[in-house]
Amino acid sequence: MKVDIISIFPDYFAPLDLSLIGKARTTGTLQLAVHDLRTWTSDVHRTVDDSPYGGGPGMVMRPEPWGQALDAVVSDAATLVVPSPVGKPFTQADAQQLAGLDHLVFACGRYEGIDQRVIDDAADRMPVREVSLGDYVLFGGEVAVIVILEAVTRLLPGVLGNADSLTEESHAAGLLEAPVYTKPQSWRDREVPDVLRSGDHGRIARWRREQSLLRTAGRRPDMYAAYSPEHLDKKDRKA
Ligand code: 6GU
Repeated sequence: MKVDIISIFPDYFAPLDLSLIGKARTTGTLQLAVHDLRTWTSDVHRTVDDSPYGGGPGMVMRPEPWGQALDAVVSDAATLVVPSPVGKPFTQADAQQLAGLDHLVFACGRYEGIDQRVIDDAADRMPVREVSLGDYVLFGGEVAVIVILEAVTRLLPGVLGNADSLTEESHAAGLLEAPVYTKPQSWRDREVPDVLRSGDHGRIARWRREQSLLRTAGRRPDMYAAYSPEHLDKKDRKA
């Protein structure tokens, strides 16, 4: 997968050299380039923002640098992703959809956002997704891009050693995962649940399923309510 990131703070993306994203870049699974938006300014001050039409606080990113940047970076296969607090909530399903695409271009807005015409102009030429990480406001899209890229990269073929962790994990199944334990068996007088050391795989699966349902009901009533009761009955009879 090819990924281009456009930002006025390219240094924000230094961590993308590390860990499994770094490895995906080294192996070529992820072809990542970070671009400084100011490359596409033409004034001596390399201006990217101006005051909003209609008044109000803060600054808005001017359309010209963005237009030139996108013209330079997009391909016929590109999907533009714009992180924004006014975007649609980003979910695991979105991560799966993005992981199936060949070319993602991320546009990182700062200040009060990017002139709307940039998004409208891009949408005439390519798929555009404005996505939000949640109901809070960040300084800009940079950290959001790292989050989205991490969610997407781990779904690319060959990135995770164990493909099972993708099917078992929280959100993939519409439920939160059960708690996990490792050695030692006893730690600060706290014991690993006996069932997990029983060797009875049927019992373990039933216990995990029950914990999963309890956790989801307690912590994410929204997810629990959306979980199909039909799906729930069938799977639970099987377990
Ligand atoms: Cl994706 N961007 C910004 N700037 N703020 C956010 C966000 C994204 N998601 C939640 N808040």
